[in-house]
Amino acid sequence: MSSESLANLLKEERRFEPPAELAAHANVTAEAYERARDDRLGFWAEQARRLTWATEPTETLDWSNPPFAKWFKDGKLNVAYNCVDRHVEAGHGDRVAIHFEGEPGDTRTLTYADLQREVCQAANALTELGVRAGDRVAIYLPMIPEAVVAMLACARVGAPHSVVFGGFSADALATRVQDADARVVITADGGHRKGAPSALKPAVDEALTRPGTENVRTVLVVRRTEQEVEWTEGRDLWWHDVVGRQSPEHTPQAFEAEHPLFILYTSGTTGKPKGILHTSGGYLTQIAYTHHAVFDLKPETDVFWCTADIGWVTGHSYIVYGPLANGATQVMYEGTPDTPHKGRWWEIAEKYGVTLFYTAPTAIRASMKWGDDIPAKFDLSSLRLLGSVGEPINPEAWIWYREHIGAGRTPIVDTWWQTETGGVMISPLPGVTATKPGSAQVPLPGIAATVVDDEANEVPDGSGGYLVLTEPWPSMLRTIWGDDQRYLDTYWSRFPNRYFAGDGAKKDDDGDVWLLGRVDDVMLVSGHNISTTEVESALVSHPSVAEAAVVGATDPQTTQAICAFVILRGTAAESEGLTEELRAHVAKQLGPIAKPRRILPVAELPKTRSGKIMRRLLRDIAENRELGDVSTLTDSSVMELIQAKLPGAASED
Ligand code: 6R9
Repeated sequence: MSSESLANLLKEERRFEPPAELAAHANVTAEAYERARDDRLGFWAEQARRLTWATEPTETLDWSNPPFAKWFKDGKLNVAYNCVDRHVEAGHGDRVAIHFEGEPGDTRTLTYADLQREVCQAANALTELGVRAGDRVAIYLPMIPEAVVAMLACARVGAPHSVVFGGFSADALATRVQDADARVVITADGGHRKGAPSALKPAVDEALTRPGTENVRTVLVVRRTEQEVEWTEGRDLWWHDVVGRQSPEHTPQAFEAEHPLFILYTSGTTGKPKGILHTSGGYLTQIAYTHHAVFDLKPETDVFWCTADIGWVTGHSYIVYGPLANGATQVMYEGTPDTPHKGRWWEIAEKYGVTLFYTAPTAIRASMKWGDDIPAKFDLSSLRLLGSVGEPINPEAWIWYREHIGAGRTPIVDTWWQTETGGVMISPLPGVTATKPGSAQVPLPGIAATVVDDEANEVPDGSGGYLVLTEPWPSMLRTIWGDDQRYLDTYWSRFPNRYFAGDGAKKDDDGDVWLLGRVDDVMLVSGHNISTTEVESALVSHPSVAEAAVVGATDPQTTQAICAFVILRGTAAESEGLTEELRAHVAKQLGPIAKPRRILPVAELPKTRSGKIMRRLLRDIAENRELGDVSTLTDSSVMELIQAKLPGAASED
């Protein structure tokens, strides 16, 4: 749907200038855009100097065999040394690296010196277990400091890690262990979630009965919940035994910049998981730079908190590698935001004086639903910047976030990126950009992105199409693990010499980018392309709606019919009258063609670890089909609830 609806969305557009104080001391100023435009590779070579190299790179980019990039290829470094040891050597051993808050209320403080000791011990343990550079290690842990320590220990010995989200099933774990041919699995008895211990070890035991997992010779188990665990002698070892008895000293070896750092599986919202491969020097360069630039991190005074799970790329890049490479102090929380009460996050933010806070729109919408009075009970005055990631943030949620969490004064950085891009690509710069609620706005310095039509022509301002990246970037994926062809097919074949992100996007009249959701989710209704994001955004702008998920269900007359699943706000009651009102509301905002055929109030929506709605499952429901793969849902009971409530949901008008 074209500029007409965009114009509607923009009608209420407001802009927020950077706060003067922040702008005056911002890490990055407008000059960075010019510098990078004039000499993109020179700009990235400069950013690489944020890192400590054992051998300085002399070549920035080798793009002689596109799209297989080599960044800083003659440089050598150790990623863990960059994230830990060098800060201790610089005299910051006493600085807190991690304020850990367990869900039951237990806490741990790890300084950079503590982290160095633990990472060295874990690296020595991996070596004793026979892990060599290049061996893959699967990590299946709750959000506890050992997850960070395990990742850094792998990086230290050059063993690529594959972190599997602790909420995934034994099936999902097994396919990832098989695909990466992992040699060691690091797990825990369990973690604390929603007020109770939640077991992890049984899923590992089950996964390792599957064919193709035989090469796992060791399972290293962290004791966290003290739940009973089954034990396989000769394979299972307690972390505290093996790691605990190691020397706290370990000499880091330097690896080539292109040495693999990690594999992280992404299914997007459809299909067989892809093992996205990231390497060392380019990845760390862009992650360190973007964390510095986008969050304006001042390591001496800021307290950073990214609420992502470590099993999502956001946890890799903005809990582990970015903040630690930059010597930040951060908060890490184990549990859910509503345990034991719905103000838990804000209580933690107050307790540690969090200054920079990064979360996902799904969490913001949940907080809106719980009510304004909850954050209002806490002193959030330490906050100076808020971030958003994972989905388009609808303008209503953006404004709520700014007013109720940011006291109407903090800038919001809406950061667009992907597992594949490794780090942030499109985002405002907090000291430079006048922000617009709902838009990720501008490619960062050194990043080249645009919007093209079906024929790969760049669209003019004010129109929509597909988001593409037009130049290689340091933290780009290098391939799909074991499947170069799929790498080419998925990302580089849709448009020649352009990386196809799979997202729809628009440029407004100022040339700012608005993300419109996955291209696979675009609906075709009576010959019109309609973006799910826009209809969802229109629904959520109604005071009775907390969350919305929209899908196109096959329809004989109109090709697809719009079917909306909505979560109502606390006080709104389900009624015929309300669904009619919502349909009319969408028609008014976006035009009659975008009016949902059906609106179905539900209690929950099916989501991935990063809060993305799994529309494919909702389409299955809307079309009365058997459900597809649910192994990457955070909570598979959600689908049963929706189905039970709505037998034959969308079959009637
Ligand atoms: C970091 C992450 C990537 C997909 C991406 C897009 C969506 C992420 C967004 C956003 C609009 C933003 N996405 N951030 N859409 N605005 N600020 O989420 O990685 O889990 O691989 O997902 O998420 O659709 O293509 P990943």
